[in-house]
Amino acid sequence: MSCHKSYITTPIYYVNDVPHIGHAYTTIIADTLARYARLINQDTFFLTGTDEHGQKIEEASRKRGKPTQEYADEISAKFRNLWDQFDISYDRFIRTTDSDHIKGVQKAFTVMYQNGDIYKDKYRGHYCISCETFFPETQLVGGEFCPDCGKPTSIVEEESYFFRLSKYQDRLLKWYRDNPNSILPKSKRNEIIRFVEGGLNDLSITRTSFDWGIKLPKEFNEPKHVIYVWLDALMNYITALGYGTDEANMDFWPARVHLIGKDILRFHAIYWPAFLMSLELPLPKHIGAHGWWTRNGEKMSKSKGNVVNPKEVADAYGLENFRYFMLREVPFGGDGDFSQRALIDRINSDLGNDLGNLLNRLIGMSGKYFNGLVESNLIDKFYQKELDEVNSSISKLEPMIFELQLHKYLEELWRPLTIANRAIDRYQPWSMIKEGKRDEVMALNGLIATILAKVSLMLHAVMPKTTKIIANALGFEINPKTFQTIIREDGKLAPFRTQRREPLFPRIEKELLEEKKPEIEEREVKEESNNITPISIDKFFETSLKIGTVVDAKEIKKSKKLLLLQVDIGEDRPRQIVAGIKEWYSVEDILNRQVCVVSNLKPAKLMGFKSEGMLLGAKDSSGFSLITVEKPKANGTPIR
Ligand code: ME8
Repeated sequence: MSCHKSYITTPIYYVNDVPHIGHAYTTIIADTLARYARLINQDTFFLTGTDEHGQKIEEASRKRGKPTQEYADEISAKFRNLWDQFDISYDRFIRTTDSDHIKGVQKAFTVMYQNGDIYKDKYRGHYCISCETFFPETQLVGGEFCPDCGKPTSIVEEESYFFRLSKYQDRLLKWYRDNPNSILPKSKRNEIIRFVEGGLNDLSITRTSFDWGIKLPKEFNEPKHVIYVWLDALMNYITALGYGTDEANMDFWPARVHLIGKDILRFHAIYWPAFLMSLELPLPKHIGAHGWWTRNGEKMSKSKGNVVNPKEVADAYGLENFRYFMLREVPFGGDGDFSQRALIDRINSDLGNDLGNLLNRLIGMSGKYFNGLVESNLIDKFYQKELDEVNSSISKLEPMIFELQLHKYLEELWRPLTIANRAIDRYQPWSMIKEGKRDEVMALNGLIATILAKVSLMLHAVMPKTTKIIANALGFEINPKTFQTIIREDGKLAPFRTQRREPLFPRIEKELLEEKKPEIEEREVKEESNNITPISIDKFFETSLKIGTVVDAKEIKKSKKLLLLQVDIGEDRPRQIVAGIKEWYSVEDILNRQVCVVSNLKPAKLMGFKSEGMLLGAKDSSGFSLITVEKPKANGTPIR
């Protein structure tokens, strides 16, 4: 291998949400790469962690009524615990609230400033809190909504320090062009090139509108400014190695691969290399952007109650089966759909039939014919062709893993299993044994054992424990040494004896998890976040809202709550609306008031009266208030 150090990272996850299948996916890919790198004896450092600063986190903690640090501690621990339960082999779990990270970011800020890349100016622009990003007006949807997440942006004007991103446009383009594998998959690289060719604006890298962030270094004497959360967050990749503090681990830099989801590619493929250029540090070897997971074809969201909880899935189906499924199911970069059916099919077919069953067949045949003994010394004499085919498949694998072609890797890795299963069907050891061809049968068992050994070594990074069980059944241990001898040097397995054992992948007949309806807790979250669940602008305008004037009002005698109103919304006759406002508004209060009317609701009957619309209002613990207009408006004026 040309590269002896492997530094592998995941994004650091925001602590405004608990971990879900998407986070698990990124982390599992990264864990697989790190385990593979260690198995081939590379000096490996695997980093994950949490991203804890910024307005979004400050708001999330306020919503839950907790001090921000306490809230961040709590959610960060949820990520860390899950990764521990998932046996994620990280070398460091960084938190952006760690003191060495904070020092490192301040140091980077100073160096970039000294290198002439930071200046102070005024900023006015549309800011999306959810994405923690400014967008130019031309990119907004409907003049207001964020082009990435669809949520409303707000106008922010503040004094800000800027990073000279524009200065790096040409160097970035040169880097993408000179390094075809810098951004994977390659289609994503082309997207980035087109974007950068379109021109880069300088980047606002400090904020004064809130407090929850890293302060500028003292020398700047700017107590109001905190460092932009993306500058803070991206720096984690070097501060984790000690940049700006104890630099002992900096020799792991540059990263071999930054694994991320496609949602955050621009930050990683444009800002990050530009920051590194400014810091005069080498650039990462690969930035790998994977696709999006949906559930049964739908986007996952808390409000839909369809978020896949990775812990539940792993508990029900087995952690390693889940790992295999995720990596095998989708081509890297493509979107993937989680369904229990697809997972069950992978377990029963790939793992059960192809892999588990092969081990069982070996145990069965060796037990029956040779009292459990398996020897590999005669393989070349009878099955050289099969062995060559197997070795040719295995030799194709390694480049695939570091180009992140994990689904192809696993597909190719299954070819040796097919070769083994086919050889049994073709040579029919049960007939050979009757013909007295004991050597041939022993050699065939040796071939199967060798294939299983090679496959378990190459599958180890994906399914660490399962493959150790297989190796144990074949009388060897998985470690860098056996990897070297059995994979690289095509060494033979020492003779061993098989024993009967429980099947590794018991067949699963039906779905093990109930498809959940949103539960109370999820419903609460839904209510809380209703105003921030993104919908398209078109969807919003499906509701026809109009200004109207209450031209007549009566009490409905038998009802404590309802008033019967006639509301003029500019049509040829007023609409009759039954409104549940009697507790807060009398007939006199409401008469001649201008109100906001939902005018395209299906008519309903309440206490025997037809109602042809609804008034907008807001209710909290102090009571109910109608929404009215600040200045009089003509009846029928649409509300937008
Ligand atoms: O973006 N499918 O953090 P984040 C696949 N803090 N992957 C998904 C996913 C889905 N449905 N949802 C999330 C941030 N992910 C920043 C990163 S890095 C310097 C700062 C994964 O908590 C995917 O890897 O929003 C995505 O990039 C990441 O979670 C975003 O996590």
